[in-house]
Amino acid sequence: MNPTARIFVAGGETLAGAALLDLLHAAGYRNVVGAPPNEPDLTVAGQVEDFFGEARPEYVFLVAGHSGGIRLNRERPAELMLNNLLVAAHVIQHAYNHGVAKLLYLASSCAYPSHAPQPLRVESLLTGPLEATSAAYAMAKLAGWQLCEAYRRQYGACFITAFPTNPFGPHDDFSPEGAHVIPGLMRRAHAAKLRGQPELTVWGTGTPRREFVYSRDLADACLFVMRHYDGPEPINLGGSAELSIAAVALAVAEVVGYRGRLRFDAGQPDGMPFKGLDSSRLRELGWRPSTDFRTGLAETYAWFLHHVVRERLMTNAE
Ligand code: GFB
Repeated sequence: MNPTARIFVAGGETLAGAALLDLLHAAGYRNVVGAPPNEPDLTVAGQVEDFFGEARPEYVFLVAGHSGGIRLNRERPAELMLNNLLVAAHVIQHAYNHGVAKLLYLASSCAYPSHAPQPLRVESLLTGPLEATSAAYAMAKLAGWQLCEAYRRQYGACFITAFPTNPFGPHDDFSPEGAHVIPGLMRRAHAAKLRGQPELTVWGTGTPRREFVYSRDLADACLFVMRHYDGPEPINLGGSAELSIAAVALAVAEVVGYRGRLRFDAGQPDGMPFKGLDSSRLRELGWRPSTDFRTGLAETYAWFLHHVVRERLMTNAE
């Protein structure tokens, strides 16, 4: 992928997309097309077709599609599934129709069967039932993967799929209804600290385990895979930390400076008991995450204070 290559990051406003645009810029790629605010509405076929006809990208990172934490998945499965199906279908179809050389599709670790052997190996995909809380979204991600496979088999397209572990970082969704565990807890711990609340509620029992990847590392892994991997099998993109939700809550409270007690609300769903990826394929290729978990949390909190809290204060001041 030479520095003048025309590159499209579909989903430039997402957590992974924003990190990828920053990385491509820092890596000297000067021909990135369709970056926000010029990204077409990927759910509208005509807009996607026109965009590919005009911009003619050579490489596509397909990281688009609405996503959210366990609450959003339970409350809005139809919206999440439809959005992800439309986005994947339109981008993959028009990427092929307009001669894209290589496309990387970013799926999600919730697409693994909920009780597959750990750590999760790509061979386990489609071998068992999905986690109920995110089955609709997961099915859309599995469909996107299979569509890439189908274009590879029927047309020889170099469309590859990567399954990332739970990402976090700047540009994440910190909203109460959409946030994943780290931004969700970070927002509530910050509010609890300001209010001097004696305890912070953590959803679920705190026992599930998750593997996390910092968004900058995820972007780096995506660029690495685009450059160095074009195998027919999907590839896992693991992170630097795997820990219990109770340990995540303690680490977030420490970074935020919240000193109260943690209360676990077992009335809230735990989701998959364990979600850790086998990333030996990526390691063998020579990639490793470079950001430790605590540094990632601290940078995410700094971004939250600057981009969410400060902006909210300025809006309220107006
Ligand atoms: O991050 P999260 O929403 O996603 O939840 P999943 C992880 C764990 O953290 C669950 C607990 O056991 C939650 O109950 N948790 C504790 C919290 N406090 C909170 C909180 O304040 N907010 C949230 N959100 N969780 C998602 C899938 O599953 O993983 C998505 O639903 C996607 O589709 C994403 O795949 C990567 O890891 O459980």
